[in-house]
Amino acid sequence: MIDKTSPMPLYFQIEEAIKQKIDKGEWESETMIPSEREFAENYEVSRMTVRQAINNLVNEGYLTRRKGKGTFVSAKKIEQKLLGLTSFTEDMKSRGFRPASRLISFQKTTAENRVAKALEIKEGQVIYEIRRVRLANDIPMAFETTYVPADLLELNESHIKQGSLYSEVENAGFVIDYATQSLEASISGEAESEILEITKGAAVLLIKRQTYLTTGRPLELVQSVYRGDRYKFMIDMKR
Ligand code: 16G
Repeated sequence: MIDKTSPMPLYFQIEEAIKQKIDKGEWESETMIPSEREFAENYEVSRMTVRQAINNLVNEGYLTRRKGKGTFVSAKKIEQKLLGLTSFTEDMKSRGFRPASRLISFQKTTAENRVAKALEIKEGQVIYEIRRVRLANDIPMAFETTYVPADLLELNESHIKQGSLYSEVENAGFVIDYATQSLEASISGEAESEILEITKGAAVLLIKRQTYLTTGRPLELVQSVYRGDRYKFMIDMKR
């Protein structure tokens, strides 16, 4: 499979060979790939060349190194279409994953300036501050901080812990209308890394959402940190 007379560098040819095995499903997610030595023997190239190919694939996210264990095919990313205003619970269910939350904190507090502005309330007004780790099939996907004006509706801690915020809001008779959302690249800090079970400094997606009810009143201000290795957002564009 490796052509030593080709002008394509050997490491590049090895990368392509590995990518093909992954794309064809010959090597599934979480499969441990052969060692550098085995690769070098199979392809009759130096271990340096193999290392270069593997490093590139780790950097591109195809492969993941686990200390003391080996190198594995990375887990497939969850694809989320940026279309329609959906909740985490709905998103995961529609993909066949089991959604869950780990409640980090749930409290009533007063809104600081930034939050008050976004929620169109007065500074110092009472809000709910909810911090949740969102899980799919028990794997942490995102760390979410949500602010909701407390005078809007009564939220029940155990409901939020077990279920969906949007269902709570809709069950209370409100209609969720639209949201504005931004998406930025970032790297995970110490606290997030621990919560999301990723290494400090790993790539994450920072998402900020402001959601409005049909009455025009802001329902929530949300800041979410999504794992960059598990999440991918898709947009369809038409011209
Ligand atoms: C999503 C929303 C978040 C919303 C939550 C409700 C993004 C980036 N954020 O995580 O704004 O509060 O869903 O989920 O999509 P729930 O109804 O399952 O609690």
